[in-house]
Amino acid sequence: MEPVYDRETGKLTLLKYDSNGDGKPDTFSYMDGVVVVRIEIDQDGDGRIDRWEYYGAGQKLERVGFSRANDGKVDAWSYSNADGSTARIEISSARNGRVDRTEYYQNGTVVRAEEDTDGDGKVDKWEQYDGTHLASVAFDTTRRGTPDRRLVYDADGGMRIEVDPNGDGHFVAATEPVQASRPRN
Ligand SMILES: [Ca+2]
Ligand SMILES: [Ca+2]
Ligand SMILES: [Ca+2]
Repeated sequence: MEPVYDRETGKLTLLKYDSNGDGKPDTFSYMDGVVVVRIEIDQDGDGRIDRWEYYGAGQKLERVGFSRANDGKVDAWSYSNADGSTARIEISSARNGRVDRTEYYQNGTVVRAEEDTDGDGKVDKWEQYDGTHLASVAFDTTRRGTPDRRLVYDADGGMRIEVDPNGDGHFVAATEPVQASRPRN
């Protein structure tokens, strides 16, 4: 365990630890004195951080960051339920720390997701999952804050388009021909 202290205040700021004894530190505990703020871990020993643990009041683990490209850059954060199961995952698609997609989980699988696809800070795409398959995707194409168009998928791959013209949450089958392609998951 190698402690690092702030030169001016003398406060403990970092603890480096070599957990597997290969001579290289792989666990970096960022400290505010005796309080753990964040722990960065290189679990696979490739020299790049792959797990970020963020601690809040009472030394409670609040979220765990990971790198979807495994390149040492954090771009997603997982929040857990009290029983340890995943509650939701927030994703920064642009990898700039700004969350634009949130996936909600139940029993280990994603049940729905929300996404801000145009970066204006408002959700404009909503996905619903049924088991492992995408059940529907709704879009706010008019920036009114609620979905106006919805693609509904059958389990066998069939798809229909529904619209909610006046925004009351009631969707009806689209009557006019609409251009639509199956969105990526
Ligand atoms: Ca090590
Ligand atoms: Ca690593
Ligand atoms: Ca948006």
